[in-house]
Amino acid sequence: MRDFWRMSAAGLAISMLAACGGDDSAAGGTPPPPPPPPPVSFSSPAEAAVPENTTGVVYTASADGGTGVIEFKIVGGADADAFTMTSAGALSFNEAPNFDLEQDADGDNVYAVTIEARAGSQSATLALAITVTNLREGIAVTRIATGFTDPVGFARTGEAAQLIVGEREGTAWLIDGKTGARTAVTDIATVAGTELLDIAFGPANAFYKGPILLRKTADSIYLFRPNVGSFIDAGLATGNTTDVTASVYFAANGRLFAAVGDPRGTIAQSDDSFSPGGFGKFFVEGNPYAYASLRSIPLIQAGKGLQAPTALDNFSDQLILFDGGSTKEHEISVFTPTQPSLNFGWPFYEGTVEFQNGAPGGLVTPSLVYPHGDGPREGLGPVGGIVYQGAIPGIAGHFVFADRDGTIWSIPSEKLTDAKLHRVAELERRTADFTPDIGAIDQIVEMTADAQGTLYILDADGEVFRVDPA
Ligand SMILES: [Ca+2]
Ligand SMILES: [Ca+2]
Ligand SMILES: [Ca+2]
Ligand SMILES: [Ca+2]
Repeated sequence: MRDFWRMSAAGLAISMLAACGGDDSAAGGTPPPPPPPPPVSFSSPAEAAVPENTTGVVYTASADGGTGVIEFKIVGGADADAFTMTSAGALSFNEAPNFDLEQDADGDNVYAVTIEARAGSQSATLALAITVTNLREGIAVTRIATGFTDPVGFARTGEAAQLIVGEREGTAWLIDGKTGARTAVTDIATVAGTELLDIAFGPANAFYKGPILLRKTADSIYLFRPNVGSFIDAGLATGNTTDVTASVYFAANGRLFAAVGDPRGTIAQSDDSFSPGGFGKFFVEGNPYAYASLRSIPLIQAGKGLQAPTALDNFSDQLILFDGGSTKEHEISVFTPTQPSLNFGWPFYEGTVEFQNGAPGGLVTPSLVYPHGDGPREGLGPVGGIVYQGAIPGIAGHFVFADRDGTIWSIPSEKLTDAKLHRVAELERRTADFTPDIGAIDQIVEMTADAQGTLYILDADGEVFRVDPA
């Protein structure tokens, strides 16, 4: 019906025009009206692809038809605000696009903008799709080793490019970060009924030099230091260790730190120490000279409220603590370890999401939170990272960290220490930049740096990757 009426109306208009024309001719000498101008149509394509970081023109529109000069402008599209267009048809991003921190409405790095070409009364529109493609930004990732069995953590030893890698069953290896060559640490024996949770290595300026193992049994979590005549150890927690994560770390100044999680959240807020307890706590090395017996490492319980700590790092005199969430948010906190009575908030909060009411005041505010989940801007939990101060321009001065799901994130390091809370919308997802030469980064166990600041990634399937300037 509608088509019928439209055609009828058009037919009627033509008939009337013909009739009028006839009358004018008959009246003598008025020229016929000029033919309508040809319609405007675009001759430039509806899509373009440009590499990230592009400044300047990313697309030049062209069109034919109409009369006079054709002028272009932006008239719509979900990402119209990201662009500027000249009347001559040159389209530019207002800010150089960043593939790793996409700003388009639906987050797929394809920017939608609708442009118009107009000449007099004639116009046409074109829905444009501008795709931003990734640049590696100077990042080269080389697989240097394979074959570690169920690795649980690694750490710098303090010697040049050397790292120590620990395997869950209890063995440890020194690895040359330059060549990937490995040497078994022979004085570390596996112990039935224990599982390695993490490993660290006391550097030359540490009181406790050499390897330190963080072990768990069914009902205890403790540090173990071999190779000192016999051994010394330190209990951290006693109780149900199921699903408990923990981390041990030597800061650059040689001081030892440890953190133990409390996935059930039942005693993370308790002030009880080791027996029973210790879960959900943060520990700092006490003064070893104040103790008569050096068979036990003096550790001071200096913080509480941890759920699933996986890694520690330091940035000048501040510590970075990575605490995974289980359903809502993961959190990364930056703090001065000399602060008394640190409270990281679990189980009152997971990240910034309240879990239980009644939280006390004075909780450590995370520097960074991001959502738990399997979406592109979610993760399974942070597993370490560093403030990168090496030679790769794309990440120089960035805090670079990894998620267990294989995602690598970065954010300018000043945002880590500005005492403000930052969220995932500010994070650059660098996973594509970190594509390795061979192998695949699948499930990251830990990300750390050697004594020279070179970044490494330990993958759950036993691969080790080194990150260099391209
Ligand atoms: Ca980028
Ligand atoms: Ca899009
Ligand atoms: Ca990139
Ligand atoms: Ca892998």
